[in-house]
Amino acid sequence: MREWWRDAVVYQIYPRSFQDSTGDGVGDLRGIIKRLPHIAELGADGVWLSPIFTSPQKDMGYDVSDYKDIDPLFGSLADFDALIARAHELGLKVITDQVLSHTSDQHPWFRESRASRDNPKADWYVWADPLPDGSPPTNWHSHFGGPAWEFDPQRGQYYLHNFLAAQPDLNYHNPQVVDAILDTCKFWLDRGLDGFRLDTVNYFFHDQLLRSNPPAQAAPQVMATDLYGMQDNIYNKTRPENLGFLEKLRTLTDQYDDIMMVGEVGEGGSRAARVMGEYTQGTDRLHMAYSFAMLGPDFSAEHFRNCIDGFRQGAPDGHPYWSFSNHDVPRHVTRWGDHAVSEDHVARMTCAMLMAFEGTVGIYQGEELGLTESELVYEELTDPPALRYWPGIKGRDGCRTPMVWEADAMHGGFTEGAPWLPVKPPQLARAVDTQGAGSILAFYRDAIAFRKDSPALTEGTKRFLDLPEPLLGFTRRASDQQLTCVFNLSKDEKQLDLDGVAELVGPYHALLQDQRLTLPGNGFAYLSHADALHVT
Ligand code: TEU
Repeated sequence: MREWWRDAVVYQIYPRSFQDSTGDGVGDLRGIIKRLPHIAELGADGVWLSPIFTSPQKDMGYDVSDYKDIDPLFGSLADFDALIARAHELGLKVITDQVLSHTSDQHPWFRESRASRDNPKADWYVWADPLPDGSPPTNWHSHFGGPAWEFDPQRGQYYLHNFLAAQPDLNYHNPQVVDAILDTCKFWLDRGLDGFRLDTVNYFFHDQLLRSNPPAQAAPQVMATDLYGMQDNIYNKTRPENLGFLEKLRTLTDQYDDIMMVGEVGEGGSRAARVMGEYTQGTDRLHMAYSFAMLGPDFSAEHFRNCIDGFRQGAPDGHPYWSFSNHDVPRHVTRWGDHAVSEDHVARMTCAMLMAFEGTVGIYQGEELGLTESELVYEELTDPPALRYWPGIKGRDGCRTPMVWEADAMHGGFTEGAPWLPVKPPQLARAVDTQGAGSILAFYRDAIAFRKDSPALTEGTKRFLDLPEPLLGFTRRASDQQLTCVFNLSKDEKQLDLDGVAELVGPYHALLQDQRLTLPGNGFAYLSHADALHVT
């Protein structure tokens, strides 16, 4: 039987911002349970929950201090069990975000590790002596700015942190760490969880020789205030030893039924495709992976083609996970706004495009409403990199503002208290209860339903059409269905001629007359029986 995740639509919930049930202004598991029918009605197959584990919330839960418990902010283990049960009742799978590369500095493992150089956990994190002049052991940078090393006066040594200093990096070269981490994963699988989203999956190992990174070969892709992109980050991440660990994880998950693991590969450019390939090739590593390739500003047909082809070359039988938005990047309707006739136009077209992609696809809460990036002022920010580098870095709060359920309710029905991030009028105007027939939400439901009913889209092969910018086109072919999918990535109208007789099927924003297809700005079409298309 075909595994559930192969052509799934996964809905990412950012629990802090989904639904508050207690009035403390932060979303929680009881709130999620209440709103699960929204996701089931949308037609999604499963949910990915951003971190819900015990955490000081320095990086909004991506700093875990107890891997085996739920943060009281979000609820309890009993709430978690209830959530799984309700999701399963509704036919939804549940995967959680496992942040395994680093812990919080408040995790008991780290507290013990930092206490001395010879305690039982002394080597559970990456500790190293200062260089003779007192400087850090390597030139590695943290993603969130500054060196990746923090000096600890008690041990008289530096420890590695690829993100905040409050997120010390675990030492995966220590087999005890590997066992402890596998044990935490087993804990959740035993509770009936359906899989994991693996945070920073290529950061687990570091170079044991502590070699400094060489300068970047290509122009830095990252923000100006961040020196991270100035280096070729080859020694602090994507180490070869990681493959062995992924195999151990897979051995564990294979002991359960129907588990899926999707890895977040923190790489850009051609390296992203190669690593996604390596990590998902065959059947003994991850089930799928995503990179930031489609989560950036690039919105050309060539770019999408390169992402997809690059992955396929790296992993002939690997499996990708594609999404356009998540909790780390500006919402795509805003991010790609320069190419949009309107926000609604780009929301519909990108939805139609995503639903036609081969592999698993992910949507991020609020995307189904066409939510735009929220404009926040400095005083409203909470994201550490933004607080540190504003206005050079605006941070990730703008895509993390609360879900909007009811336009007339206080804070969009998200909370009865003071929300941790504000709900602003442009978002409120797109509340779920305003989205009836003809809305973006209705469109997402239709497009997801069309994908599910179309074997060509779920399991068909894919072949790109040779179309010029700004047109992206491909055919998807299953044994009893063939669809030609075309998307106009610009604001300008485009026309194409068809060789044979075709028919518009599913959702479209196009005009088909005789053998001529007109795609208005941000237009799109799925055609049946179209053998060839020519641009006129
Ligand atoms: O993100 C990882 C991350 O920020 C990098 O992979 C980076 O964005 C990428 O390489 C850019 O090319 C994850 C979480 O999604 C994020 O919310 C956390 O803050 C971070 O890990 C630390 O746990």
